[in-house]
Amino acid sequence: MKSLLKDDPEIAAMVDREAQRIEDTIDLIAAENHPPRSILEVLGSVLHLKTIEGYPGKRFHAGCAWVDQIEAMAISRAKALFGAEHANVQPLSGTAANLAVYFSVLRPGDRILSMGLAHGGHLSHGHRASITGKCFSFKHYAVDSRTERIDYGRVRRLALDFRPKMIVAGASSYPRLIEYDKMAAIAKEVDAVLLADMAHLAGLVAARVIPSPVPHCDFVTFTCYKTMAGCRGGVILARQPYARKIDAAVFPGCQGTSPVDQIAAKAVIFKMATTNDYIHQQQETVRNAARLSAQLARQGYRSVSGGTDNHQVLLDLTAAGLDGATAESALEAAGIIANRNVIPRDADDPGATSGLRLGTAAVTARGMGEDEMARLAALIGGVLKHPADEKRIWAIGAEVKAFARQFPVYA
Ligand code: DSN
Repeated sequence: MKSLLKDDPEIAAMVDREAQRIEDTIDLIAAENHPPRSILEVLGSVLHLKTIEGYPGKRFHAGCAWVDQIEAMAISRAKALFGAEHANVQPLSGTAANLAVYFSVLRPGDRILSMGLAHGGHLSHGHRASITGKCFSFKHYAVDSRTERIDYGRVRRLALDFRPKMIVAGASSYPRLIEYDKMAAIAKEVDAVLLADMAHLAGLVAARVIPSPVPHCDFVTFTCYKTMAGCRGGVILARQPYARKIDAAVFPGCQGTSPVDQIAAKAVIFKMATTNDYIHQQQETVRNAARLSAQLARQGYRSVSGGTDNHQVLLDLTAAGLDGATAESALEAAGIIANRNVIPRDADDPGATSGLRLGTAAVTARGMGEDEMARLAALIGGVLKHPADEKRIWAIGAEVKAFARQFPVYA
């Protein structure tokens, strides 16, 4: 970064500090990962400069010879990787992808049935604070209060009563598999289209570690920076009859030009996702989540739903007498980075955040396995048992730093 150092030493120093933070801490944010260096290289390339309104071969600006090829490759690789009939690789984010899907086939005010935020859903699934909730009429389904899993009978009854035009199957904090075939049957019965938001799961689906929603859904959205281990930005997969509507809803419907460096990074990770190394990493990510959940259970920390089938562990901290925010900041002070999260029991208590969401994609990317999950659980337990004990947290922090440095990310 010689030029940046010369032009803006303050920002250059912050970039260096962030790089060091990544090496010295342990990232358990379920929505983050440590992508391959090639992703960072393409994101820092001249591709960032090109303005590309429109689609390959149908642009509104000249000079698109190479970037048209890049976008066409990203599209064909996405379709091949996920077995999809159509792909749009331009959405700027997962929320942008979901918004474009809603607007592709619905009119403002139309009814959508989706999972509630506290039960695992996402803001872009119609939360009142999101533009999605302001534009469409959402009803939310919950998880069963005993199993903390989706109750498909209840979803069906809600659908029959609410008569949505679209059903959303997808979550940002749900550690169990979603039975897309059951959601598709419900959608068919009420004549609704089905969207699966697999933002968190895309890498696991690409590696065929968990079942794919693609055969069952009219639309599938995802982001590329979580388990996918690529870059920022979203993707929409769709059945062919919706191809034109989806493309029009993304551009010009919801956004203008799209960053070509990101589109290229998406293409790179779609290629890498077919390699044995990538597939192994995704398998190990799921194993590590199960190991972490089991080790934390031995220390008295309950996972919502009793365990996990994917990369997430959602801890219920109520029995420990802790709230998610206290846990998050105590862990951060010790160099363990995770995020507080609402859990099903918070649904009736506005403002409560009783959970802590952990994800194993990033630690797996840096080579951690079974032994390290046991050690991590012990470190997490050590912090959570004494969140206000600064001396103890400082000592655990020193141990975390040394532990993290044994597994370099980019250093
Ligand atoms: N979707 C948000 C999350 O799950 O944390 C951000 O990616």
